[in-house]
Amino acid sequence: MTSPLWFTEDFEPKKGRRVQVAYDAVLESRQSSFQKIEVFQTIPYGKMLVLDGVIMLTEFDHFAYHEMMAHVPLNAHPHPKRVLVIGGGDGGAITEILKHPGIEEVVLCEIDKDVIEVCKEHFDEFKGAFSDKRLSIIVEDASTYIESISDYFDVICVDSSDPIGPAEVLFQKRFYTHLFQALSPEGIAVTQSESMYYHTDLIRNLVSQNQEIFPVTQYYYTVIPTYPSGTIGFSFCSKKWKPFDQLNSSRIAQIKNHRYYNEAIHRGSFALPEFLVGKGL
Ligand code: SPD
Repeated sequence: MTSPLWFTEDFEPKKGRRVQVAYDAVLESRQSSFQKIEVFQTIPYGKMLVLDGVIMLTEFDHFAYHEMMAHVPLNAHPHPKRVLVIGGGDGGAITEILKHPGIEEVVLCEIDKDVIEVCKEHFDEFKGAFSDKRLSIIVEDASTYIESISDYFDVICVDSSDPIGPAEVLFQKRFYTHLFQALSPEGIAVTQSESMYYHTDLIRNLVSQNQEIFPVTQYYYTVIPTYPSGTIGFSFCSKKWKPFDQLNSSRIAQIKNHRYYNEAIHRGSFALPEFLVGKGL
């Protein structure tokens, strides 16, 4: 092998933390109105989507993220029918959600139409979801869209990038208040909530902020080698149901070929290490 090219995500240069992945081709590189969008053909992880220098997904391990973002809230809800995905223009989350036979409507609200366009072209695994009749796509800033919705969605998945740049507003209290308003009476929202190793303070703030809005607020996590620290978590924000109240083994078994999610993982992902519990989580 000739010496590879290296992609570097310099996520905390002052702390000496970076992620590097070897690649042999850049399949796409464009500047949209919101961000730089790149797709790499990597050597170890297949294709990799990068937004503004931050790894969003790789073909190798994206399932650990998208399955946990979709199946945890859907199986925690007794009868989800209407789902909103905020961000997630790559199509990974909607692909998992649309596997549930009871789902009648999925709305994808993505601010950047170029992300959708690029991912449809490069990620075959997600293509089918974009032509599902239950899906509608809204290209708009989700923080504006959500203000006009009340009491409608059973599940909302906020599949955002990190809280710097276009996604910053999706971590603020005002946005969570609108999530609450947009959910139906038994509704559940889950939001991308960063790494328990590297963003402990952000997570603690999110949880305490959300406790003022939602009756049930918990943090859960997944394990994903290509994200900084190898883990990423989600805020589980619910109007009524706790994460295991509605778990039903036969409903879970209806969906075949999960690669990460199963009932034991659903339960276990809410068990937090002592360094978080000790911080009041
Ligand atoms: N630090 C990276 C966090 C990225 C989370 N969103 C990924 C989008 C995949 N659909």
